Amino acid sequence: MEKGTTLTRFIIEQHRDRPDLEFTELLTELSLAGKIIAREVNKAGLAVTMGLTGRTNVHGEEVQKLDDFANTTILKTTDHTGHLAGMASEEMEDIYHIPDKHPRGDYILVFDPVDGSSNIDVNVSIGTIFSIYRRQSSGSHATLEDFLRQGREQVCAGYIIYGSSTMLVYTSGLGVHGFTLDPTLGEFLLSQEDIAIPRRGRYYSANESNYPAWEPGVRRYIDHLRQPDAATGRPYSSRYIGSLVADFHRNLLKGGIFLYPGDTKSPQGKLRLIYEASPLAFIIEQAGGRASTGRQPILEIQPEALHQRVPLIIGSPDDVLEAEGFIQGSSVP
Ligand code: AHM
Ligand code: MG
Repeated sequence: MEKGTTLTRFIIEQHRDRPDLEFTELLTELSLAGKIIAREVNKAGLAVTMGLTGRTNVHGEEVQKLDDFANTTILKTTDHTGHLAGMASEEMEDIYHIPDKHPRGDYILVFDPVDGSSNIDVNVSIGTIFSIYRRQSSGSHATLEDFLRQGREQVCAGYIIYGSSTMLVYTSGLGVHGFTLDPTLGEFLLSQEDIAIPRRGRYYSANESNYPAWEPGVRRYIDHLRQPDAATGRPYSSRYIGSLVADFHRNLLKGGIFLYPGDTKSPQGKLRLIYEASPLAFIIEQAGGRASTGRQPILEIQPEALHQRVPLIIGSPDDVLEAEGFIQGSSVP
């Protein structure tokens, strides 16, 4: 489709004649939530939504006011669409049931309202991650089982990145497409259709302060990347923003690998399977990339709990394959 096509038109045309993808209005409302959050983010230090709430969330992390604001904004903009039977968020301990005053539908929505929260107050890119599944239960409310689903069952996943511009990137299994918010129109306009990740990149993204606690295979892989490459004579460059969405977005467009492996203190790493790893894994596979724990594809993990964590290695397919080789012990330099 032509560059500059509005997100709404793009989705309507893509989902036409696809009764399995009948949640157009839900995506439109998510994009509205993205615009509202972007407006708040852009106010930076002026906004009352900056700073801490003084509470900690289910993960024991300090809750920022923007986390709360974004969480409520997404609930409010999507709960009335008639598409949803329930929602779950990184910031809420339990499932959110659709209020009785609204019609309920066949889908469930999961999201991380603000990913990269520690970067909110310092004007570094942050993001929102979301994912949609078709519900399986048939009662009036969604059940926990509706949410504990393998990532392969996702029907849509996406993120909104609040960076030097605001972008929405999504897939509903028909390629990965990027839209840039035109602030003068207040519309997301098509900027990248059918995004394909390069097979190999020149960047790696990992919090290297965890190096001593990583398992030997991960350490050997990072050591390998720091050596000059036979083809270029240069090592890989390190790029770590500390906002998963921002690191992921760069690697998606430029090629590269992001790693948040487990370590001796947290064998399952830090990132959440349902709200972060699975949605991005769906997107990366649609773009020709790869996502795994190092031993198992992310999309094949059966979640056992809503807030389960998972080691995440994601990016260019040849880079992730190579990392898996080191982790599984088949590549020894
Ligand atoms: P958050 O969703 O609470 O912000 O946590 C997730 C973030 C990711 O965006 C980022 O990749 C990671 O945590 C950074 O963690 P660390 O500070 O341990 O490197
Ligand atoms: Mg997050």
